[in-house]
Amino acid sequence: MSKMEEEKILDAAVSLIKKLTEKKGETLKIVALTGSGISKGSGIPTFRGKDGLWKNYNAMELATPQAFRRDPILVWEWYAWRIGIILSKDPNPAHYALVKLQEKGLLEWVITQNVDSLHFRAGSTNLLEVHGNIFRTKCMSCGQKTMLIEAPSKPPICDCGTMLRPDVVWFGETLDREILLKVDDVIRNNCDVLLVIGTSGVVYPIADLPFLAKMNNILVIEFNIDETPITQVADFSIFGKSEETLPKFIENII
Ligand code: BV8
Repeated sequence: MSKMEEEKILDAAVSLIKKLTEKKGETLKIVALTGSGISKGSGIPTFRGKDGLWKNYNAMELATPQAFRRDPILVWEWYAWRIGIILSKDPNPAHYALVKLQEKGLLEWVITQNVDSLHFRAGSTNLLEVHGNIFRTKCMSCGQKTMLIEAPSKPPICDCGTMLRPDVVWFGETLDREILLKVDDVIRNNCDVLLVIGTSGVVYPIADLPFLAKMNNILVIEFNIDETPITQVADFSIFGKSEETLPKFIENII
């Protein structure tokens, strides 16, 4: 797609947002749904991209309760590697653009699949981390949750003596019920526009959200470098690096 065509789509999305705002006579309620593509601009590998590989393991092999039972030291090594990368990186213009939209009172919630804390570090509030947070650990015996400030050199142990696990949602594990209910309420009752940023849209149940949004007559605008299953339901798909396209889009609607 040529730059010209991309500009046209971005302009069309901006003018529709303005039309809908006039029609509604009050500010639109915008919600953002983000995936690892929004952190790519910060230098953090995506989950599925070829850069997501570690020691030739793909993420899906390690982010499971079975993998942790089988080899907790290997799994902790992998999380320590990711924590080390994340601590050496900073939020990028896409993260800050969402903070700006929130400061203008237009962005209600940020629903993120990312466990990297970059939205939090950029200053986002009303943040729903649906897959957990890589800096938090939980004890499978006493349930205690603690925060990590650095990459652990060996598996951290709870005060109760049990090995801690990362407080993230692994494949095959259900998401936190409270968070899922909140996400559902936000989409059904608090959203006019859903910005879907840097996600491949293949991990359920969150991959259902853009479709649920369309069923609730919500305007869906996708930001990605590539087409995804979401492209077919999105009202607009703005192709390009979100660290470039999102700030431009948000500059035009505030
Ligand atoms: C569950 C935490 C009940 C851990 C993560 C229905 C159908 C099929 C399968 C299932 C189903 N229901 C449940 C499943 C099983 C599974 C699932 O969805 N499997 C898929 C893969 C087939 N779901 C689960 O297990 C969920 N639990 O459903 O429990 C249950 C259980 C069993 C069976 C039935 C029901 C739990 C899922 C949560 C897993 N945990 N993370 C950790 O991080 O270590 S998910 C993990 O992967 C990330 O958190 C993230 O959410 C996801 C990756 O997705 P993306 O963020 O989208 O990243 P990806 O790399 O894929 O894509 C990057 C995108 O960015 C690309 O599109 C790329 O083009 C784009 N991009 C790149 N650069 C840029 C860019 N875009 C813009 N700008 C750029 N610069």
